[in-house]
Amino acid sequence: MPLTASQISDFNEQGFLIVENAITATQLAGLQVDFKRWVEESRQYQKAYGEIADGRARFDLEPGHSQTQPALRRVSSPPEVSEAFLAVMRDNKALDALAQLYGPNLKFNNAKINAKMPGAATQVKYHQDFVFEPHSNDDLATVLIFLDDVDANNGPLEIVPGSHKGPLYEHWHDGVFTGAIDDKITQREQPKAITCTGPAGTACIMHTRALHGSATNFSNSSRTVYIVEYAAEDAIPLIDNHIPSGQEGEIVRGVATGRIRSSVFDLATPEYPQGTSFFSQQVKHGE
Ligand SMILES: O=C(O)CCC(=O)C(=O)O
Repeated sequence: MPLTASQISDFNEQGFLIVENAITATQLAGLQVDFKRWVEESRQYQKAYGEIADGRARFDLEPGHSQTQPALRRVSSPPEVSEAFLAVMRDNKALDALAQLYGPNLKFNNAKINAKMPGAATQVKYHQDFVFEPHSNDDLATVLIFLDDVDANNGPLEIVPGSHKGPLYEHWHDGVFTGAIDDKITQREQPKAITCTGPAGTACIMHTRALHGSATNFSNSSRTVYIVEYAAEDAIPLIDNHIPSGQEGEIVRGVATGRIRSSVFDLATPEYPQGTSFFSQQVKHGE
């Protein structure tokens, strides 16, 4: 179903949009089966393993992960290793919605899974995605597709409405790229945030400049989200993709125009991550 005028205006004003039933029940089951298999496999490893295009590990483990209590927290570029994740990246209702918001021409930028197992300490500090992946313009969006039911207690995404229209904040502090905004700004902005919750199969489309983070999972249920980033086809990357893959730049809606569109902004070049995921960059903050 096409978006209504009010949904389009909500996205433009708030910087995010919830899409119910963004994938079919069959697609959802396919994602869940593959993710469950990866969790089972992770039991045999003590440290991050697998490899993505730049040589970093594909599968990242939470500190405290063990054979009996597996805590797989990140899978980078899952479409490279799963037909189910590849098919959903190429076709889902959130992508249709995005074609209306930014379209008609869209390309794939990168993908990952963030998982918070019950009891996992992982939290995501407040940040803006665009500073990790500046493009010639900011028609980029992060789509989070829920593999589990997400509620207020299992570490839902928190977004500050309207923040995509505000400044791009500094993510370097005392010479360290922390991948997070200053604590004082978080304290000021976090109380305004809304949480994105819903049953498995829901998706949240978030503008790349929106300020967001997420808390620890305080519940007994896991919170697994498949995060796919898309860009307008004429948004050209200014630096290397921090989650490179064989699908990078693939046209997922419309056509390749070969054009470059630019907008004006000013930001510090981010640091390319050394570790498996940006969680390790964020951990440096405050140490
Ligand atoms: O997993 C989450 O809750 C947030 C993910 C996120 O902020 C990101 O990947 O940019």
